[in-house]
Amino acid sequence: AQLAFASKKVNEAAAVVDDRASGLSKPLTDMMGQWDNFSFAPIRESTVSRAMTRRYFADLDTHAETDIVIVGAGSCGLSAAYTLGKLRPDLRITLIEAGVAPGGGAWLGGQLFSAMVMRKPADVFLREVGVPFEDEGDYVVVKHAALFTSTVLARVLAMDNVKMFNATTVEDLITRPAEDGSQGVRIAGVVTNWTLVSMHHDDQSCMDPNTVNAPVVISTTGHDGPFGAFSVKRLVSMKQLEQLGGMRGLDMQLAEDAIVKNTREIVPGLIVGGMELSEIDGANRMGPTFGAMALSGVKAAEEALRVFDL
Ligand code: AHZ
Repeated sequence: AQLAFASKKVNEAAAVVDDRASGLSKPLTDMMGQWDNFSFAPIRESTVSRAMTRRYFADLDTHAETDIVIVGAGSCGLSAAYTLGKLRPDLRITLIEAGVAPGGGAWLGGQLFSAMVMRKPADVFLREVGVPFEDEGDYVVVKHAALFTSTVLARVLAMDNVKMFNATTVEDLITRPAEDGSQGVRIAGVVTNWTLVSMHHDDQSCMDPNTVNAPVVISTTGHDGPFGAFSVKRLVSMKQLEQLGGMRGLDMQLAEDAIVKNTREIVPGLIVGGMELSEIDGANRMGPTFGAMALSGVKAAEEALRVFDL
């Protein structure tokens, strides 16, 4: 009798949840209050392993030749991936992110604060992607930076033509001799390794990397830091850039316009966007305002399609 009473209570509680959560689909609410008889469908462990590894290695195979590689899945790289993936479902896009967690510096708005500020007209990108915001006149505010990042990320990951390899570091650039016969090179893809392997090059014997061929690479690895400004630092060490300008102090007014306007092809085959660009140009940083990152991603996508006539 007690059990019947308890079960009636559970069913009543489920009914309340059902009523309140009218947005939940019927099968989900049907499940509620039925946990005593609940069981998952059977599975063998090897089936789980094969379900993951088969897909991962098929993706590695498919993306070994890709149309566009984007290095870094911060706010700029994700915006570039979204724009390219949406405009050109026919192109194969490979997004490579060193961190286990993509998103770069865009999980918080600034310091440890939650809200993300974007100056207009970057609200156009938020509307496009479907991120809600408060309109404050010249600028808009997303209630949590993570809402922006998770929404763009979800849109990108759902696209059939985009594959993200996270926990994977771009360790080098693939080069070819310049077509004009000069000392220059064109970039023809990237050299990769799992990030945990990259971190152990000093204490393990040589662990050779993997490669991805692509006619276009967009680098958005952020400003200088342990992982930042990767491609432009490599361009200096391979003598394709004389030196870096070095990111300058904070000036929101100057920095945001400059980063968007100057997002461009730096050497043949390599477009640089986001804060990585400030290291080449000696541009100011903007700190906690993210409109330039979103629109630099849009410009990088446009440049990729224009420069390479894709
Ligand atoms: O993990 C890095 C981050 O997610 C990733 N990354 C860096 N080097 C990589 C490599 N291979 C693969 N070699 C790599 N991935 O690139 C992402 C960069 O994201 P970010 O948020 O640092 O850069 P962003 O240019 O998209 O946005 C910068 C936002 C600003 S502005 C600013 C300031 O003015 O102070 N600070 C930040 C964080």
